[in-house]
Amino acid sequence: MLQPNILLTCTPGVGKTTLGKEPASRSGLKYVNESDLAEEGQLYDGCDEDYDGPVLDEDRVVDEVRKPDERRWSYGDFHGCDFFPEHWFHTAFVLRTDNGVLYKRLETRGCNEKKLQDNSHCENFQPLYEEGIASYREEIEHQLFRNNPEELENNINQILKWIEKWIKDHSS
Ligand code: DAT
Repeated sequence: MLQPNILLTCTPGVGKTTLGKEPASRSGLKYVNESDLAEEGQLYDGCDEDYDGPVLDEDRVVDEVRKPDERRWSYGDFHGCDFFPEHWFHTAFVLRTDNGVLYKRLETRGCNEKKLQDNSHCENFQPLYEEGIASYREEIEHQLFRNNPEELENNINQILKWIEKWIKDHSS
């Protein structure tokens, strides 16, 4: 069965891991989380002192997800997407949330001040969406979701509906 490659993305802390796992387990698509993948293969390229954390080695991430013999994943959550090959994704779902909500979540996670400020800025001005998805892959479908407790089930259902339709349209 053909499967779509789906990207779920947002500013860290907005909620892609929480939202992402559910449609994957309900649809049977193989799901990969950026942090888990990087951790598993130690796909890092040094450490960022300002952020107090490792730097993702984007080339090795791409190599990993494109391994020729096994389809490493078809549904993944990643903070960025511009390092993936041009035609990799069939769709992208972008999550947004209120800045105040995000700030509190990141504070709870124990993020340092720079990370708090930068991620809040990122959510406010949405460079990830505007520079990433919208301009980088204009031709793929993309949808913007609000991520809050009320919308969670609705978001899951919309993703499931998209998967179901894609598979139906691509099976002969
Ligand atoms: P991300 O993977 O984007 O870094 P996450 O899924 O780990 O984010 O979620 C960050 C925190 O926010 C976590 O404590 C769970 C909470 N959260 C996620 N989605 C939510 C939602 N729809 N409603 C309320 N809280 C949510």
